Amino acid sequence: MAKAVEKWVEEQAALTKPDKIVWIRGNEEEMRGLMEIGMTVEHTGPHQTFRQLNSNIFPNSYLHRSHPNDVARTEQLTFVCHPKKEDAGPNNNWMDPTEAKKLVTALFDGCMKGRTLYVIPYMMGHPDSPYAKPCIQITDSIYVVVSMYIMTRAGERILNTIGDSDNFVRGLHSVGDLDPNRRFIMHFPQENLVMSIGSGYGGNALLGKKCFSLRIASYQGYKEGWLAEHMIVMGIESPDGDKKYILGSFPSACGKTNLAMINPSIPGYKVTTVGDDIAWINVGPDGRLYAINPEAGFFGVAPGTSDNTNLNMMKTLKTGNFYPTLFTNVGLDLSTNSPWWEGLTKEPPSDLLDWQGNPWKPGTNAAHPNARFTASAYNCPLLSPEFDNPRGVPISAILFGGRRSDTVPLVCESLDWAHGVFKASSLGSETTTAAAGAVGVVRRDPMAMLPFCGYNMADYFGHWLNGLKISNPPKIFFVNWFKKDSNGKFMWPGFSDNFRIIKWMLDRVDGKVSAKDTPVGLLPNISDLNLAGLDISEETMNYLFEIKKDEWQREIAGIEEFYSQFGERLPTELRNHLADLKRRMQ
Ligand code: OXD
Ligand code: MN
Repeated sequence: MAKAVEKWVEEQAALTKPDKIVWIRGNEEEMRGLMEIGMTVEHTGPHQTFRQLNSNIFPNSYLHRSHPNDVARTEQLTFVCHPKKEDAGPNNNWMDPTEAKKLVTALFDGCMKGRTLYVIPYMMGHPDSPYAKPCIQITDSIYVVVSMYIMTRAGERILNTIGDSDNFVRGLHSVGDLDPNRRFIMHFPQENLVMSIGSGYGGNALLGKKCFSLRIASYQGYKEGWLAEHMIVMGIESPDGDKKYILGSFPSACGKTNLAMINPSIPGYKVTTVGDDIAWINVGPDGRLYAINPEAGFFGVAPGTSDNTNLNMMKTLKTGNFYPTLFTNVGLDLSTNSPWWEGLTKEPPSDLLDWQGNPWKPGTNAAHPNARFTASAYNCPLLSPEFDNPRGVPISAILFGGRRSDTVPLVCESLDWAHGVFKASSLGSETTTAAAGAVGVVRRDPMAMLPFCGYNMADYFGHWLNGLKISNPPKIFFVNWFKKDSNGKFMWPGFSDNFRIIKWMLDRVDGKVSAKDTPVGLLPNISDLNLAGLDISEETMNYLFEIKKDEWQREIAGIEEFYSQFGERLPTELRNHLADLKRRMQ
């Protein structure tokens, strides 16, 4: 059974030298046993791995505190190791694969002494889906094992799917000694292999997520004619029963999870959630795009999540089932033994520990700004009935967004597919706490994939332009919920009111409304937006759609600078679109 898997596991065990090897089978008893171990053993600090929370409020939920130096993705320590540096492109850190393996193999040598090595067979995508991919992750972290249980379809049945085949994605992970100087997340796209050491943080350690489902999978998609994207997938049902599915791409911590579970502000509409972070997109036999969510859970940002901003996520977090819910680096309300984070309630509870377990001091963060919850998608009251559909859902529109205080209008439609690809390839967004580093600076983040594209982005743009055989492309839209006024205040109410913009997009898809041609693309006639019940002035609406020449000149300069890194490899079509934009802006 699963000969190639056994051989690979034996080799990794010989390298890492664990005391014990445990194969994850995927059943309730095993899960309970893991939680028990996690509640007794110290993990990465002076705390047990899991602390059970108040099961009357948050059933089957646990608090986890990470090492304080290990709270976000570390892009500077993440490498994409193609044999040729040019194939990784300017968007990735690169190391020669042989060198990279030598470097991390030395760190993995004996790293599991005194620890248990867990083997997790798992599938990204529903096991019945032709688009799903079988994988094996090795780890020495119980937190990672339980998280993989929640976030993927894990268990021994995947070993039967793999059989004696060599065709599975390999992920070797160890928390190592959590020293950032010995932390590396190494990707080997040619070998479907990830080696990650020194971090237990989700984006670095749950290797099915960013490492495989985006970085490695984007490269697989390039070779095989499909796309792996940093996108939500949502269904929208109109009052007359029409059902459409859209994709939404935003950089990390820009509200993807909230949008995926939006409570529509227009009566009669119903939203369902297929995915909140990753979409695998294939061309169906009818020439349309079809998307699956390869994950089975949500790893979302906790701060800011509340009954007001995302009631459906709050309900998800309060629904206990077989899969536990984890809260990582949140505060702890001692009086109720429940999690707390900024924004959950107006006032912090009086008896509060911060995310590191110290008494909370006013003026400091109780939860880490990138504190996360890990919850099963099956707990979500809005989960789409199509969630497990092996073929995925047909896509009517794609929306791209970024976090921009100025320049970018509330919504804009591209002229056609290629113009949409141009605009998506040149998107800028202000950085957030989801990655270590400066916060709030504009960086180009094409398709919100800058940290996740596993090959040269110039080739990725070419793949978007010409690599898919779509005869019936969806419309492409661009949104910016984050425009601010001169006092730094957000001008658009956001959250459930974002649905008003989605409604306009659906009207455009159905050909019900016209749009205004402008130098940056097609803008709505404000009279076509449903603003009923919204207290927003005409002046503010006009400002949200204002295209300022000086801001766009700066934007064009930023795009030119970004594009210049790709040299001749950048598709000519994009260069032409940029020249067009420049001309139209004069
Ligand atoms: C995430 C991220 O965790 O994008 O989804 O950082
Ligand atoms: Mn993400």
